[in-house]
Amino acid sequence: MNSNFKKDINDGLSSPIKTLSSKYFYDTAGDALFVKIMNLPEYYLTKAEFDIFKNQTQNIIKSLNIEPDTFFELVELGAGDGTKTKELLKVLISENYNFKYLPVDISNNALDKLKANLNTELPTLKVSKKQGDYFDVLDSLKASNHPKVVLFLGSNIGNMEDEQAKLFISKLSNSLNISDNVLLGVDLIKSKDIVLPAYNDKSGVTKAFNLNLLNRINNELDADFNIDAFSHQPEYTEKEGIARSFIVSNKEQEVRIGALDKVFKFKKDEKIHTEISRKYNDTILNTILENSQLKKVTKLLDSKSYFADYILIK
Ligand code: AVJ
Repeated sequence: MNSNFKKDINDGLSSPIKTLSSKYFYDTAGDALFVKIMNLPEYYLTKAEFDIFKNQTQNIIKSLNIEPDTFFELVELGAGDGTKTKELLKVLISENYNFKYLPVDISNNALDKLKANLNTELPTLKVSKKQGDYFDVLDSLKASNHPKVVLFLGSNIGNMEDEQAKLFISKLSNSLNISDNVLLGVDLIKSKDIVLPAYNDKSGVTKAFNLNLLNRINNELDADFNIDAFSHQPEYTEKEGIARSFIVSNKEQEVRIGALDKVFKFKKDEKIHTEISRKYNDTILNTILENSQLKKVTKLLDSKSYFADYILIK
C-alpha cells in the first residue's frame, strides 16, 4: 500500500500535467473531513440520497428481485457510516425479509465502527463485515450462489473517468449471477450554481479535504509542502457535467519529498489535478452500461431531482 502511494505520488508529480489520485484523500484526517463534508449545507448529495432511502423505501424494495422467504445477501461496496442504508435495513427487517448485510470496505476501522453501531441500533440484523478489495470480495461470494443485491451509493462512481466506470461496471456484472441486482447512486447533471458550492463550501472544509493530500505526503513521505502556499480550486461546467478539483501553487516554489530524495518545482498558478466528480444523466449511464450485462429496472429521484438511485438487474 505505502509503496504504491510513494510510486503514484512520484509519477503524478513528475508528469507534465501534475495529478494526484483522489483515492489518497482518505487517511484518518481525510475520513473525518469527508464526514464533515456530508453534513455541509452546500453538499446536497448525501441529503438527496437519504431522501430517496427514507421516503421511497417501498419503491426500492418493490423494484428489487427479492422475496421475504428467499435468503439473499445485501452487499454494500464502500459502506461508510450506513446512515442511508439503515433506512432500507429497518424496513427489510420489519417486513421479515431473510437476508444478511455484508458491508465491504478497505478500512477495517470503518467496518468495525459500522458493525458496532448496527449491533446496537438493529440488534436482530445479521451482519458480516468483509474487509478487502471490492472484486476479491464479490468473487469470493459468487460461489455461494445466493441471490445478491449490491449497493454502490453516494455517487462514488463519480470519481471514475467514463472508461474506468465502464470497466468497473463490467467487472461488477461479471461477479454477479443472473437476476442479481445492483443499486447504483449517482449525482445528476445540473446547474453550476448548485454543483460548484458543493465543492467550494463557505466554511472551507472541502478546501481542507483537498489540501490534506499535501499533509499526507508531508507525514508519510517526509515532504515539506507549505500548505498555506497552495489553494483549492474547483471547476464545473454544466455542459460537460464533471466537477474537477485542483490544488494550485500560489507562487513559484520547490518542494522536497524526502522519501523520494527528490525536489519538485511548481510554477506560480500551476495546477495539480486531484479529483473528478462525474455527474450523470440517462444517456451517460446508458453508455456506461452498454457493454455489461446489467440492465436498468427503475430510476428513483429525490424530491428536488438532484440525485438518482438506479436499480439494475443482470
Ligand atoms: C465520495 C466521490 C462522492 O465526489 O462528491 C466530496 C467526494 N470530494 N467533496 C464527491 C468529495 C469533494 C465525493 N464522493
